Formats: sequence, C-alpha cells, structure tokens
Amino acid sequence: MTNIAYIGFGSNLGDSMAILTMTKNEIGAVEGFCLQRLSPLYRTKPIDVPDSQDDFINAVFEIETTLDADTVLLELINIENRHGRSRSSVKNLARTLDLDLLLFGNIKMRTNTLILPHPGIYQRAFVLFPLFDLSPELQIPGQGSVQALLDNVRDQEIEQL
Ligand code: PH2
Ligand code: MG
Ligand code: MG
Repeated sequence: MTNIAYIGFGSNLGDSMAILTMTKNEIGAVEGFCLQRLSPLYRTKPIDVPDSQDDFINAVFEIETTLDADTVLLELINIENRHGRSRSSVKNLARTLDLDLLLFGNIKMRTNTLILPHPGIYQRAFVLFPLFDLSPELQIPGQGSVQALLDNVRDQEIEQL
C-alpha cells in the first residue's frame, strides 16, 4: 500500500537555494519515500509573520510513500532539525527550513500533532501555485479543487523563478 503525499518547502533564512538542494537529496534518501517530482520554485512575500522578514523560496515536493502519515511527519521534522530549524513560542519567525505535510492521499485527520489536509492550503498562493503546477486536477479533501482555490489568492505577491 502506497500513498501520494505533497510536502511544502519554505525557507527565508540562510542560503535557501542550497537548503532546497540538500532537502531534495535528503527526501530522496528516506527509506519508505520515493521522490516523484519537485514543482517549479517561487520567490514569495512573507505572509502572516510577526516581524519584517526576507522573501521566501517556496516549492512543493510530491512523494510516493509506504509509510503512514505520522511517520512521514516525523521524517520531515528530522530533516528540518538537521538544518538548524529553531522553534520558538513566537509563531512564524524566519526559518531556514519549513517542511509541511500538505496532503496525504485523500486522508482527512486531526490530532494534536497533525491536521490533514494542512489547514492553510486554501489561503496560500505559495502552496496553491506549485500544487497546481504538479497536479492541475488535484482536489483538496474538504476544501475543493486547487484550480478554484487559486482564485482566492491572486492578490498575493509571488514570482516563479
Ligand atoms: N510560511 C509561514 C508563514 N508565512 N509566507 C511565505 N511567503 N512562505 C512561507 O512558506 C510561509 C509564509 C509559516 O510556515
Ligand atoms: Mg509552514
Ligand atoms: Mg511547518
């Protein structure tokens, strides 16, 4: 049994392009992950952050995996930690590496540690554009089609690299 999962990449601290390359290799090396595709890359203005921050590099990875969603999340947190991702009680500070589990098959779930689909997808251009690039027909369980959701975020500043 395998599932397709989509993983959001975000970085706006340090050498974000180098971090992206390393992350791609690390995702490719996880046992139980089969890296399928990386979306085009986007430079995006920070959204919903508490201070003045540099632009982000954002993209989305598509993987096929034999692991369950909780284990996938743990693997992503391991990769974040290897890149010196610091965690603070202040939300959304600048970060070297943020890997968000956006979608895991068609699964809907809500626990203390994981909400699927990721609850922010529908309002974030930096996630919707790369998802659309990878899968124009994609449906987000409970949120609608990526294509329709894009109409809500066309005012957000994002530039394909
Ligand atoms: N991530 C956030 C908060 N705001 N803004 C952009 N443009 N890109 C991000 O990846 C991002 C953000 C929290 O994870
Ligand atoms: Mg995030
Ligand atoms: Mg995160």
